[in-house]
Amino acid sequence: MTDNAKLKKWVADMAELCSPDKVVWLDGSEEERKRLEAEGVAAGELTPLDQKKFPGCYYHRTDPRDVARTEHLTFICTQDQEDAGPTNLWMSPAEGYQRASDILEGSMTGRTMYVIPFSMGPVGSAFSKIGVQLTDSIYVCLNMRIMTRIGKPVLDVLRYDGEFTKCLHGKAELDPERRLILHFPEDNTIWSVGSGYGGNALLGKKCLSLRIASWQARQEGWLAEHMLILGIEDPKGRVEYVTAAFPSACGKTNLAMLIPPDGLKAKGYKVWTVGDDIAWLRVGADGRLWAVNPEAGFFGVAPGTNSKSNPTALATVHKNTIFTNVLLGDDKTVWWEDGEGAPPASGTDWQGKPWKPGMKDEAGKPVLGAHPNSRFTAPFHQCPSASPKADDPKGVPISAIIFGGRRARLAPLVYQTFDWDHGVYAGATVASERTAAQYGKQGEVRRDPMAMLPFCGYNMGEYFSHWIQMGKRIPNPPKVFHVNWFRRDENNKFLWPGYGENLRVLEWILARTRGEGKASQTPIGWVPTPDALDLTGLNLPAGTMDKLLAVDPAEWKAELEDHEKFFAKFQGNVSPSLTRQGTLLAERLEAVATANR
Ligand code: OXD
Ligand code: MN
Repeated sequence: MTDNAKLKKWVADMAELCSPDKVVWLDGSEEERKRLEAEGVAAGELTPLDQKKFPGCYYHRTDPRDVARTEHLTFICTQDQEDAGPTNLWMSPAEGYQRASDILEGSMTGRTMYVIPFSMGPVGSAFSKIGVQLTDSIYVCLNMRIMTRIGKPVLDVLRYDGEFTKCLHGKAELDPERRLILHFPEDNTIWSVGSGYGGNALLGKKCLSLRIASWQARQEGWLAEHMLILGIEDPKGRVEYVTAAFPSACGKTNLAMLIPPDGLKAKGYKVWTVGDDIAWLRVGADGRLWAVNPEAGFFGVAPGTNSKSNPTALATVHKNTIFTNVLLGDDKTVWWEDGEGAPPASGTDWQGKPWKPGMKDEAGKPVLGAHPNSRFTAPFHQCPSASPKADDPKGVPISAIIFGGRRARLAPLVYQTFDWDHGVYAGATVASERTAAQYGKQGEVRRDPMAMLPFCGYNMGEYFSHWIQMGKRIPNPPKVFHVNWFRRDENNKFLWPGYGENLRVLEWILARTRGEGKASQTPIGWVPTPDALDLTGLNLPAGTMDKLLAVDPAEWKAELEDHEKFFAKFQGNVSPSLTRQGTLLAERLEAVATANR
């Protein structure tokens, strides 16, 4: 399959460590897919769904103790602990290799080790990176086929001397006590053992495309970000692209697949999906920032996906999709909470237990059919709004970067930052708030800079500096915005309807990037005037826009103190440009307070 001596030696070394019965190289062919599916079914790893209703679809259930990313077992292994920074767990490379080897040793006996050459990004694009994943999981092989570009064409690009990320994955016993997700950025290596869950086991995704890639991006002068990429085609047929970073549970996939609301339909907007989770951004020859989605599929959260929140996703997952930890109906259909249509009369829940609609546990609480983090893995090109540019090796030019979080109060629906450094400050201080109804202690804020807290592969203080430096390298940078779809009124009701209606905000954002769009200057940035957004057909109660757009200097002063506390964690390793942005914000808030006195 390959003349790459380094690759051949590494595969042989890893096979010696894990002792599989055989080693099988994947070529990415259709014939191979069918063979793997049949093997997965025979081994009990996959259940075929009703092939009339869900052609090419399969069901998989992970161990009930293995249903989410395990951040407390995820480490950055660098020689110097300082390089991992205060927001990552650290282990020395020697200890990491030793501890993982102890678990991996002989763990593939009786199993097959599959070799998956994969490309993150279009094969051969200057943006792209090659990885090779070794795994003893057929489920992982089939997911990697969907989420990345795999097989022979990748080896052709790698040739005899190409560089690749060495990704070793072993299920071992799937024991949470013997699980480690280790990143060795200095060796361009990832070792994951003891988990079969996507975020821990599909090593091209979070591990390579964010943690390792962010490290490489700093060295090579680009950005690897936890961002969706979206194209908005306006009535004149002009398509402009934006990226957006939100912490989890803020609707990234929904925004990436947005359908224009009725009131704006007459204008003829169309939204094109380029990516829903990860963006790699480089400066183009034209001096703009260009973005590529390194992935080739969607690994989306199923619960909450319905015809209101995301009809496009529903249309994407009807064929060739792998469903993980949702409810499996006895009729071989799938269902999830807050989804579409009635549940099947009976089925098996995510824990493998018999399930019927309306079941309650001993405490009288409904028994969930699907785990809240259950997933669908679906090919990108099945998405009705898939952008024709998604495979373009040079990517798409970015007009706006949008940061956002879930804030019941404080942050207005949208604001535009004054310049790049101010935009970096808004990104670095992103936070999402827990609400009484959903997340326990109301008002509790978790800072999640650029939505990268669990994914930045190096010291986040350095990461902020890298963002500041990037601004100097982009002659024509995108404008930077902050949005908050989740502001609530005095009765704790959401003020903004969200979902497709968010296009109204995107329309204003794009107008601002062209120097249009009405706005008032506030201490935190440019905020739309209450009449600036096109609200045709929305019928919001009187005064709602004022509440959505209000900026309260007193609340922001308290927020600023919290920013300072957060930055203090980095012990002086925060760029002076960023600290200066805090000072400028304090001064602007003070000026308003003085004027109002
Ligand atoms: C994801 C995540 O799975 O952000 O995309 O956790
Ligand atoms: Mn994500």
